[in-house]
Amino acid sequence: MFESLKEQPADKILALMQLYREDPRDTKIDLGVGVYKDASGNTPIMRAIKAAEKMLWDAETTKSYTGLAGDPGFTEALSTLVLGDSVPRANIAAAATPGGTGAVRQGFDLVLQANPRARVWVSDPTWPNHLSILKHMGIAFTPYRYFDAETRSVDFTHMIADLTQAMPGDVVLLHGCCHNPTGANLTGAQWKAVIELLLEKEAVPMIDIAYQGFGDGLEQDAMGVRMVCEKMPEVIIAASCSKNFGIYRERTGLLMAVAKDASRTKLNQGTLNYLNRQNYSFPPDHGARLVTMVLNDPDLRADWAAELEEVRNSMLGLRQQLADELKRLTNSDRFNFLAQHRGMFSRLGATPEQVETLRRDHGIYMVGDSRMNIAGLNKTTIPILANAIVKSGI
Ligand code: PLP
Ligand code: TYF
Repeated sequence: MFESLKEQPADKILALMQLYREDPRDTKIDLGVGVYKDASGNTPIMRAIKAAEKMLWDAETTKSYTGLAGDPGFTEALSTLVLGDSVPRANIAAAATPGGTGAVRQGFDLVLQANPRARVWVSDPTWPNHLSILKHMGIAFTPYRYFDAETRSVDFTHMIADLTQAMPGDVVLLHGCCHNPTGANLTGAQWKAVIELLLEKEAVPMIDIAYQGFGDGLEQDAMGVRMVCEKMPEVIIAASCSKNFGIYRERTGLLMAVAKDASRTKLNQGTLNYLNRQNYSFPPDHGARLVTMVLNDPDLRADWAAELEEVRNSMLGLRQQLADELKRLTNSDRFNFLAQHRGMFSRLGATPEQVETLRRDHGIYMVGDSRMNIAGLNKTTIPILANAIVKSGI
């Protein structure tokens, strides 16, 4: 049987991690995988998470199964963090998942259950896993234009032009904030226009929010999701705790199905429970429990929010320093987009050859589409990167 297996394409981001590890140069700079790193290049465990872990070690008396949707305290705490009071609790069905990727996967499975013929509209570009999961599940998808390669900002005119072709029941996948891989995000007015269009087209929004708190702040980063939930009859939301709680390997995420009509919640919840059971029964609990403790304990929560602000501001500082350095070197404003982008990533706009030159000649690792993880930089490496960018003719 195994002889008929086919070689599957590798994840380019994860393959780059391996290349970086194998590079013997001690001057190498890792701007690849989307993991937050402090100025010394470490990915720390957040203080509140460490404290919650100690408390949990003392307090936890059983590791018996939770429920199919995970611990209700988690779904309540995280759905409130994401949705605020944009929708009544009675309208939210939610299930814990293994990470945000699990939530995305289960969300697509929910789409299949509801409408096997649905088409999913994806931003061009988007996180490569969106595409590979859709392909794997046999779900049809169509890209909508999103990024203007010239200005390195949202190509809103073309985005709207493309989404005008959405059919009733189609799903439109949106990034809640901190777009991966571009770093370019919708303004409030643009969210409003997208909502109006989707209402008119009777399309269903699915929002992937993996970086709440990494862009403009916890509340501001949820603005788009909340606007959509206030206005649209049905919304699918996939949230990740990997980045904003720094618990990547704990695999903590949440899938939400929000309906304007609360009488639908029971069926939606039953479907989410069913989908968890088909795929893995009970979702992981450890990370979810830590998140719940942090969100529900005022002291832990304040400390977590403060540390998250430090993380966010450090990335904003790095963005500004890099933009300033490039302005100085090029005598132009053409890299100002780096300071305007939000989140961990910016798409630099280099060709694959230029990305290769940066790696070969300068030991600078970024994804082939020229996506850089801003958190991989520090005061010392910013001038090195800026010089290499100019030398490579970008
Ligand atoms: N969605 C996007 C856009 C991402 O960038 C990521 C990665 O961080 C995820 C979802 C899910 O990540 P995880 O499965 O680690 O929670
Ligand atoms: O885009 C990134 O770098 C993060 C981390 O298969 C990631 O979202 C990358 C690849 C992958 C899972 C997570």
